[in-house]
Amino acid sequence: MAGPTHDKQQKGEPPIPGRPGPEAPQLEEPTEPREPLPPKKDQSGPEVYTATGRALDADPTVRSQTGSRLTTAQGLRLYDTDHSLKAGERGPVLLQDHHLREKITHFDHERIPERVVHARGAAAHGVFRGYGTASNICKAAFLGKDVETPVFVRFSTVLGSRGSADTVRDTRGFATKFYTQQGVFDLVGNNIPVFFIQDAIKFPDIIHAGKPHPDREIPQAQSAHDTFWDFVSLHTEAAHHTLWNMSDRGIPRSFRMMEGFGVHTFRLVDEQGGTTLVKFHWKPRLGVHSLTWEEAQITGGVDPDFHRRDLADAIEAGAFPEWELGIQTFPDNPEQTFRGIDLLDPTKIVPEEWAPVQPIGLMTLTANPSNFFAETEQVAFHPGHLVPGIDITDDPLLAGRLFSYIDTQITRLGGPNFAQIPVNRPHAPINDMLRDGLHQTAVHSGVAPYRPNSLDGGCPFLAGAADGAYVETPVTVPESTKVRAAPASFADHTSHPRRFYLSLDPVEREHVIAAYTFELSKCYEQAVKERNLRVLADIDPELCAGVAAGLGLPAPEPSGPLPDVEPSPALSQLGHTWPTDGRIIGIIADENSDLAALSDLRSTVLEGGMVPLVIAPHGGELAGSGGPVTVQRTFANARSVEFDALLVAGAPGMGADAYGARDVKAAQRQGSGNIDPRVLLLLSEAYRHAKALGAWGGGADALAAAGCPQDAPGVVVSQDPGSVLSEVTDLLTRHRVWDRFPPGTTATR
Ligand code: HDE
Repeated sequence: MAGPTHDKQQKGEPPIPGRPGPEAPQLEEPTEPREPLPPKKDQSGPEVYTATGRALDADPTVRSQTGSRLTTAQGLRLYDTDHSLKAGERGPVLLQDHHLREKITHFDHERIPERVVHARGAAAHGVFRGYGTASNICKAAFLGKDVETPVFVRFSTVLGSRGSADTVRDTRGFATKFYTQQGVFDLVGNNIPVFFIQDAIKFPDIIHAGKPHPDREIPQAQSAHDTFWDFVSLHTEAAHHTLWNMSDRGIPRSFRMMEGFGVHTFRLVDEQGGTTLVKFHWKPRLGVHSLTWEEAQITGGVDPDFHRRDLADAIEAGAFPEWELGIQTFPDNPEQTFRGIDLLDPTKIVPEEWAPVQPIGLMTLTANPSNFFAETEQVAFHPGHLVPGIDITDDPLLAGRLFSYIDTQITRLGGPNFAQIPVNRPHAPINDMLRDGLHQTAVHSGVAPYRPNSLDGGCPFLAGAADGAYVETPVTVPESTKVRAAPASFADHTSHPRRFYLSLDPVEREHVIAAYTFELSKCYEQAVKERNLRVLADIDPELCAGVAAGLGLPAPEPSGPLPDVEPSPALSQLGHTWPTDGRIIGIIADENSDLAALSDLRSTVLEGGMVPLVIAPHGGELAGSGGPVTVQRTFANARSVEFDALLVAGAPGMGADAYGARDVKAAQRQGSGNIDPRVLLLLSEAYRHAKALGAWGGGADALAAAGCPQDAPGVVVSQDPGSVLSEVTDLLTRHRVWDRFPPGTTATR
């Protein structure tokens, strides 16, 4: 029987009986066995622990991709993994081929159910360092001064499937697992401080309304459809969260540039048992920035992995994202209100001007996961994972969550032992009496997993509060009657959205109006549009009139007097300056550019902690005078949405030589000279998206041809590349140049 024709046999191995010797490989592949490369330094996460309590690296029972020889799942070495065992080369495949059956069976079961919400996510490892500033009100050890705690953070969108685009308009999840010495603490928050509903019992309803229509399963990862808008107009408590979604917060520029919120009010407990109510906030060091709606839409097609890539690239480049954890504190009064705001209502916020956010620690993300499935997909968060010093309140939304998360993991992770998966394992010692179940990987010893017992020496013993036991705060539950009802304070659905709207800058308000107009214009049912306009009329007449005009419908009158609210300037994203670390500067150049100046400029960008990407007519290198300069993007694969700012490095006549006559002729017909139309598109989009633009030498002609006036705000032209860069960097500290489009010109973006 002739053997397979191109199997490779490892060098130095004895020939396999009945098989011919190795033939010359057609493709270049490694022929010597060697240890796989160790993970890149920045990718090795903090120590994770295995079911036997040993650090993952030290545990020989853990199966991972190690060693140089291929084996079956039983450890049997294999000589071939490319051919099924057959009765002759052209004969039937034999059922006795265990390797074939094992390989295919495992593959058939590789997928697990995706999360019912927050299916699409990206994650990173990092470290949290406490400032000690919360220690007077919270006994949690990890908040102590300079205590370092490993963390794992998963960011997500809510509505879309696992493979959906990153830049859709949606809320973002911001879930953090703290592996503290007292057990795992999960802060499972969002990038929006309020939620759609006040009671968890409505969660399946809002999600059914937001997910794709059940008949055609469209639209994917979108709220712009009838069922979502039907729901939010019929449950007006959703108005506040919906307004945040329609604001720029719904389309973040990057996970690194998002705030995070615990949403619910939590209760902190000090060493003496004293309690304080708090709301948790994550404040990003890079500021809070957003995409424009057109950018978000283009990016959904051009780079659906935009946020995932951004996070991983920044960490790999050493630009570690950072957030300060902060708390707003409120006295734990029996009413659980602060200045009239019901702290148990998750559709309400307390303005930061009334209760400032006090920093209590710093989180730095330092390592990408080594394996997406093992870590990002299998991580299981739970708002009930608490440590001594942090307790819950009676927010009815939180109550439902405390049940839901452990329940959903049983389906998603296939049984009750998901806490044994390495990424979920606590770093504190575990000594539970949970036994057996699907996917049990621990080998428990002892005979008496119950207590008290007399057979295992009485172990395990209970701890008291002094030995770190979690003791629930003895909160008094008021005497009451069983009801299905909400308190009267939960009925105010307009004052908080109104405060949010009035706190925004005029540019941000225009974006809100444009977003509502876009989304409602995608609804087919006239009644849904009209009902939503009635909700908006009770929030703000200007907002309602703007959306009504866009829909071509009359603006309804408010149903009563509008609430008198004080704006909270902290809610606006604009008007501040921020670090420019990790910002991406595209530099358009060709062989005629001054390449020596270009090299210097790249170095300056890098020294400034930003990322310079040279965009040229072709890949490889630019080899003109002062070169060579390495090219990172070409006119064919660059799109404006990737860049925070664009610079044009001299060179008129761009693309004329390098490109097919068709493109150049098209540009000439449009009166753009010889400039490649893709360069014109890059520049005109960046201009429309209010991004900083700079040029020197002949680059000014490209800007002019792309319709970017030299005297427009945020367009910097000079003969000195260094001064162009410095002005553009200064503009980037404000993220975008909104003065380019005074209020009233939103329609152009
Ligand atoms: Fe969640 N939520 N949620 N949620 N949630 C889930 O748990 C749920 C809510 C949040 O990256 C699920 O493991 C209910 C608010 C994040 O793995 C599920 C209610 C907030 C993530 C679930 C809420 C969140 C989830 C799906 C209403 C912000 C992703 C998969 C009472 C404070 C975590 C899973 C990750 C995930 C239930 C409302 C944040 C089904 C019942 C409010 C960040 O258990």
